[in-house]
Amino acid sequence: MKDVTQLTEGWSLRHGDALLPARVPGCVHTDLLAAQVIEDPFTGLGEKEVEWVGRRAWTYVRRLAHDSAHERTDLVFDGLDTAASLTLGGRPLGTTRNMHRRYRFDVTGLDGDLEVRFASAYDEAAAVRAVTGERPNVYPEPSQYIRKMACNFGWDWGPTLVTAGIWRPVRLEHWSTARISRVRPLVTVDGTTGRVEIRLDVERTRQGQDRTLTAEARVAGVRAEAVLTGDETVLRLDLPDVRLWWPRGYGEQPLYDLDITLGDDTGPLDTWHRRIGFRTVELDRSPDEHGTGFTLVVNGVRIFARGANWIPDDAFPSRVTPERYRTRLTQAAEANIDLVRVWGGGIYEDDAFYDACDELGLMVWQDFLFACSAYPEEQPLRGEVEAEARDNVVRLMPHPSLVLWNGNNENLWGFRDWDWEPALAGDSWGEGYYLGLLPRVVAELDPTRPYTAGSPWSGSWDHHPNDPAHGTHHSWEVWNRQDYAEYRASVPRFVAEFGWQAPPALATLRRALPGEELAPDSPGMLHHQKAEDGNGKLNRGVARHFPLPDGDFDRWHYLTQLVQARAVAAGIEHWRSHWPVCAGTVVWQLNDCWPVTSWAAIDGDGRTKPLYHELKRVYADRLLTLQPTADGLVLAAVNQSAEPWHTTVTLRRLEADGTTLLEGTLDVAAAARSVVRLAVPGALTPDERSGKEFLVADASGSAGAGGGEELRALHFPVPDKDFAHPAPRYDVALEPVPGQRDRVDVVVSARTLVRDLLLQADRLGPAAACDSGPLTLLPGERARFRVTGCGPVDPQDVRAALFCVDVV
Ligand code: BMA
Repeated sequence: MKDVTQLTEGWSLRHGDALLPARVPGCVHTDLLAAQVIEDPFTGLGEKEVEWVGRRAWTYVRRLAHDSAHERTDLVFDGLDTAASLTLGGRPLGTTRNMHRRYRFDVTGLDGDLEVRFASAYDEAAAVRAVTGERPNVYPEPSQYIRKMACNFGWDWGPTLVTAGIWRPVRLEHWSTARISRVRPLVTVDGTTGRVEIRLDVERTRQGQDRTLTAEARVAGVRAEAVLTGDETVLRLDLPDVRLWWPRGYGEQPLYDLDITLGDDTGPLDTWHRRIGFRTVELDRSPDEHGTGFTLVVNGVRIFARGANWIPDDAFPSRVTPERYRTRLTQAAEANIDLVRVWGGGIYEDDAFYDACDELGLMVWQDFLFACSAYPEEQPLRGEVEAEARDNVVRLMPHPSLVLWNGNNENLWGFRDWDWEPALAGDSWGEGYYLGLLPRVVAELDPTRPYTAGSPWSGSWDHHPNDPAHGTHHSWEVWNRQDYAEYRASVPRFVAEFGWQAPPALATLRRALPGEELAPDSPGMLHHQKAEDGNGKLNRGVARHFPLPDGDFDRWHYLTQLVQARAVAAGIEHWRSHWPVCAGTVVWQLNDCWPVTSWAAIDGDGRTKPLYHELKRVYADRLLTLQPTADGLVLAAVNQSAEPWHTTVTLRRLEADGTTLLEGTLDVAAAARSVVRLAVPGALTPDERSGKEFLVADASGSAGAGGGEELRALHFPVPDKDFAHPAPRYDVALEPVPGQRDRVDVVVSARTLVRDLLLQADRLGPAAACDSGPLTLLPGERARFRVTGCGPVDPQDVRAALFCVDVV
């Protein structure tokens, strides 16, 4: 039987004449940090101080003594970052130049000092560029010449920290006769029968060449067997009455153990195990009267995808543990997100990521790793791209959560719109990957899954790649140049990216910028803001609605976070109300990789921004929203649940002081997974010239499963700065929860209209969190904020942690 030794311990990093203790998996930066050679590049301006690290070559060493009775010993790396040459006992083992591949070296009979020498990624990229020639890139860095996480070279939310190291596990595998070298389970459903077709490849030792091998596969008590005289076989299993895997909100996520054993007449030689799930997935790209659709269909059910874009959760991805993946993805699920897009400037994530998605029912859209630049298609890159695609398609295809492969991020768009064409002058730029190589690899290895060539992509060159009427669309004009109300100007078929920036939580800023007197343009704040004119866009976004606070950092922080939440909510409410023409929104972005002002809903320390709580509301199965349109105000009831939704909506046209001008009702009957749009009667529509009228819509007592929830929609026809807000007044009461020292309920009673009242829990303690985002209260209404992780709190501190719109 194969025998595996993990090589986690015993590594050193050579630094000058010193040998520093090294962590594997890890990277140079984290080793230098642990040895106190550098300071934390995530704090202050520290990133600048460590620029030299990425410019140098680095060597990892370890003594390798092994003694095995087996015929073969392989040294297996799950990830090397990136350009390395390896020697063992002074003998060359080989070279690598791709962070995204696994590598295996035959080290049978060898031992001594194992050395892994990494060249600077800059030197490797320069050497490749000398062969392929220059290509355009959105960023002034050479990410397109090296198969390495692109955002490692810096992004508009990420630091430039160019790593090197053994970033994923490494081990010795001792084996005799034969081992399982590749398993491709093709999992489908036919009626009520689950079908698994397993394509199995083996590798034999020299001694094992002529041996007869047996392979056995088992799922839930069903077995299949095959005899191998060559190096490959197919095993087929049928499971009657199989339980289907569903995205969250549509059903359960049953997972089945798939076990494979390879053996010969001496007994088992090797085993393989994964959990699989039974579901079908299609991507409906049919033309219709609106253009070309882009709708995911799982188990025959058409889905509006409630998505978020995922970036590497740490600028040093080797630090992301399975527990951290689980925490972050659970946060996503709790925000009613049902799809995460693994963005192409990052990595193919660890299996722990996809395991968590399988269990949580989060659909995964996986980009191939190309982002925002033109990529040469010549050697040595072409071979690397193919090898990497094959490796990762096979690694990830057992996961039922994986529903879509995507060729690249923004490169088809970039070619068309970003002046690449003249600069390229006929050179290759990656099109051959996205429209040729990658779809071929997917069709060959993983034919049960859909592939799309890019995001955005209209489906062909007949339409502009970012045409909202065809396929996927990235909506960036609004954040870059307009008010968030402009999201309502179009109904794309699928919004794969759109977003709005905001700074992280205050506690995150205080930790990342120790000693800094915080101001929007203080040195650390500016350093931790990487977007082009980021603060300008933030400020203009605020100024369209509020007087821009001058010299009041706390108010600026509150308002920028509030506008972020409102902006993204405005987009999602509008686009969801146009289902099924629009079939998904993937907000940019769920998470961060360090403490930074960015589009993220969850900041670099894992704290949630108000946007996170708004996502929970606007991505809930049922959403009530008031939509201003050219034909007047529309009440839209979005019902993504499996049950019909019948409710009576009370509409109240109110004045700022709480006076009711007119009240009326609308009956809503929304079938399962559908949207109803109803015109708001003219008499109930607030007069925008008054500057003090607004509309409240309350749905109550919803019939059917999950019914009973009270949902509210609000519509203020003028920007806050033009609205006759009363001076906000409210009472605050603290209700300790008996027996729970670390929790307090903050009950706020409004005496006036109180708009977007937010409790910034992290002001009560770095570990404190609140269950709610901004809430608007009418005079006389009460709200309860649940705070956990806070310890005993002082009522004064709670008051100081409460913010609301205050533009009298
Ligand atoms: C999108 C992404 C990223 C970028 C984001 C914000 O285009 O694909 O490249 O971080 O915009 O600018």
